[in-house]
Amino acid sequence: MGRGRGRLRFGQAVVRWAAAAIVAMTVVAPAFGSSQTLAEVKTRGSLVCGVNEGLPGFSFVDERGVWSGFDVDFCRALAAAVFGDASKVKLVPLSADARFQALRDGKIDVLSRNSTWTMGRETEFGLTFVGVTYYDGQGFMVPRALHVNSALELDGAKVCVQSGTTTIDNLADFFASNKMTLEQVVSSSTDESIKNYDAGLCSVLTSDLSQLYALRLRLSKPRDQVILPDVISKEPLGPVVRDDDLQWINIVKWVHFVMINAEELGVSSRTIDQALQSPKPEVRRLVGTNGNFGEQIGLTNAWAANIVRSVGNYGEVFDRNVGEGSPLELPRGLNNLWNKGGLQYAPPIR
Ligand SMILES: N[C@@H](CCC(=O)N[C@@H](CS)C(=O)NCC(=O)O)C(=O)O
Repeated sequence: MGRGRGRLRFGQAVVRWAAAAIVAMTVVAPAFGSSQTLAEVKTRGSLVCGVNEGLPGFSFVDERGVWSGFDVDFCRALAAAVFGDASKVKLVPLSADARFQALRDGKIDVLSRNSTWTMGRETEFGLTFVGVTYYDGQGFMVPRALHVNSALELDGAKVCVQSGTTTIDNLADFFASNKMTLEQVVSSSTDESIKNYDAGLCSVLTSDLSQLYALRLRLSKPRDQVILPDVISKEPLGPVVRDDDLQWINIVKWVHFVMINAEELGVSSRTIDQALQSPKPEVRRLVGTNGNFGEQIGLTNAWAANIVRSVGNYGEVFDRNVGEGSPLELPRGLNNLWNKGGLQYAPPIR
């Protein structure tokens, strides 16, 4: 009887253990299948990506309504990873002031809009920057005719700057710490900043350096402007997501890492078919002919090959939008790969 009860108890214990194990498995297993954002994106059939309203090279729409740019291509790469189709993306132009609230409110799935990674933006807004797609810094543009050589000669200047940016805070810090005064001419959009500068309402325009090169192209006399050599801040720019969806954070993060690793391994949109035949272990893990990395993150194993085939590796995206192959002609500089003197470095896929 006692033994019988004991067996029964043991049996019950086994049943309970099995039930607990199933519960635990259902809690643990969907770590790679439970992303609310991924599920919503898939159901909707397109990714909703927040971008800049108009910054040549980064995010720009032409007369035919076709968007292009470095930040836009990141949205397309993410769509290629999720759907195998880079065109399944809806781009939402956002001002500097509106961008983080739009992400918090769930109006966009990801923000890819020349946004600087700062501590406050993560801690105050409940957001996460997944990496640095572009290492930038803040600079100044002035009319050539003023013969200014350094930002330290700008005491008393009228400076055009945009609200809702790190730019406006750095500007105040720089002038205060160099005991200089300034008059701010604040706008809430690029169009307004350009108009103000073109109309002579200010004699200095300040923003991230990459943006100064982009904005210069939109001025009436680009050749009459000089960009000063001073770099007054660190502006690590990258994609941003809400901090409550780890799987989605990982997907967006690894899309960036795939693009860097592809460049490092010499896998490009032109060589992707050869890469699919490659015997090299690192290339095989990247393109999905070895391992299960795509499925483990909740996508397909062709996710990375799809990114590279349709959008390209990091170097291709940089060159055609903002680098040597573009009107901006920005040098790779800090954005070169780590083994070529730059800071772009991605953890391995293994
Ligand atoms: N990287 C800085 C500045 C970003 C920024 O929004 N810069 C302005 C100045 S060029 C801009 O892109 N404006 C375009 C717009 O609001 O559409 C930040 O994250 O705060």
